[in-house]
Amino acid sequence: MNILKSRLLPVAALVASSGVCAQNAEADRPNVVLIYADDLGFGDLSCYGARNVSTPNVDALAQNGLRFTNAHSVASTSTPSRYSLLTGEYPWRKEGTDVAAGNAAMIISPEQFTVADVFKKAHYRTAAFGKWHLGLGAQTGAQDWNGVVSPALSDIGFDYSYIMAATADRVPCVFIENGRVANYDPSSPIEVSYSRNFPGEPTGRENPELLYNLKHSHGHDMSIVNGIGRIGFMRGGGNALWKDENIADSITARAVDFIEKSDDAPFFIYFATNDVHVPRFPHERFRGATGMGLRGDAIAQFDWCVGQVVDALRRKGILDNTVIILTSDNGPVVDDGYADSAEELLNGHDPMGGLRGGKYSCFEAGTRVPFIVHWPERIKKGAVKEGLVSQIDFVSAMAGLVNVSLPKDAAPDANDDAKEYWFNPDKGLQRLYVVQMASNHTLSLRMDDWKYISPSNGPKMVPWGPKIETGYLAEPQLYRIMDNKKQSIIPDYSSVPDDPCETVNLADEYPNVVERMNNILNDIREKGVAWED
Ligand code: NG6
Ligand code: CA
Repeated sequence: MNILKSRLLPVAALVASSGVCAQNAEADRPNVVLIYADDLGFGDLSCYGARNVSTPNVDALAQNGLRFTNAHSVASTSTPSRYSLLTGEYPWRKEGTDVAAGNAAMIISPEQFTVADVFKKAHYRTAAFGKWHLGLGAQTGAQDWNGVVSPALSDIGFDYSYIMAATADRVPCVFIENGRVANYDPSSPIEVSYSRNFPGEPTGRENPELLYNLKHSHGHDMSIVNGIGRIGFMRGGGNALWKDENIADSITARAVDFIEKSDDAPFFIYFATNDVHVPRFPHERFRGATGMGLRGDAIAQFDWCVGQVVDALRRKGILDNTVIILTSDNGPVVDDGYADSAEELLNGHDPMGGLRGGKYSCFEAGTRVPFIVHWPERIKKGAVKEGLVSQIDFVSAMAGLVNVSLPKDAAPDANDDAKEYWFNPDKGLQRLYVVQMASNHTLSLRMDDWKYISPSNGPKMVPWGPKIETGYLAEPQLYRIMDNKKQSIIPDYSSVPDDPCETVNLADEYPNVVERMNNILNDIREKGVAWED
């Protein structure tokens, strides 16, 4: 493990003032709710400057908590980000962590120590709701969707789970509750394949007339469920099949129920929304909420879910001693495969919040995401923090929060002192660096006032449809992104202007910075850190 993992920030980096309240015994066992949005961009919330959409429930969390402006998911797609968040291990250290099919085997093995295990060790009750996308069962393609799917979330620390196996655009389109299909319909057994269709079943490609809810713009032309084409083939499901317009309601109702019934032990909730991933198909009561069509309305629906969870905590009298962390698994995409008019209806809204790139990309919008921590008992109102933060530290931050020591080898890439910069705005600590992984596994390094993107072969634009710059280039890239720190480990060139939008590649001008950052990145990649200044 590296010695120098975080550092003091100058006071100026704390934009607003903040304070830490007196501790009490109960506050040592706060409830924790992680609200994990899907594809929600740095610019998609009104507290991050969004236009044309208002997110009052999220904004209230920011106004009464701590809002980060330099927080990152580990990767610019879902499965690798989620893997790292739950285990504290970088995704490139484990095979099979790329975007998973709906019939992928469980990616996290039961032997691994997860964030849910942290909470079990502290005698919490644990639950997961919504998007999973980390595989289920022992063998890819061999799950028994008509019986018990095992291993499942109970094998990695969750007492209760009500999840979608993968994403809403991938089959099987059913919820799985504690390893069994919820609302299972014995009259309509479920079969799933990612290689061939089932005889006689319609597909989006061959039967576009059956796509009565949404048509695809690219991909998503295999099985049709609820008038929407999907990735992969399935047959059966009957009454168990979800209706996309009810997904947010279903997961929210279960999470609220879990909160309401939580009388004795403290709890950890992993609340992973489908919003605002495709297919965006919010409930009709959100239709027209924003004038931005389905994507904007899905943001409004997300905000409503947040409000429901907060209200349930408040009704129960436990809001003040609940830590709510709200963030996203990767950056935004506008057209991600369905003809939902998201692009045409933006009307000046910028999901990327002014950053370059987006989902799948090496550029900042790929992984820089909203990140809000709300904990009235300890964190006073309205602080904004610029320091670097990464979801790779979730396991260690939680272990620190609830005073659990991690077993040797657990969360190998997480920083031990993350708790200090996630929950303690006055302490002035931040992460020393952040590593970002793009969808082709290109790694980038944010450190000091620089961003380095390692050379890689790949197309300039995402090739299958979304209009997003990948950031891939055969040459090294070096951009100036100031982060207002006092000291510098890599050479400092204070006169170089800030370039937060990564427009001018300075690699040729500052070869020694490139070399230093490349060496540091290689150390992190190969040795699991281990360099000292
Ligand atoms: C892509 C899908 C996209 C989305 C993404 C994963 C097509 C054409 N595109 O392959 O719609 O599902 O995978 O998104 O199939 S993620 O947020 O779960 O990583
Ligand atoms: Ca995602």
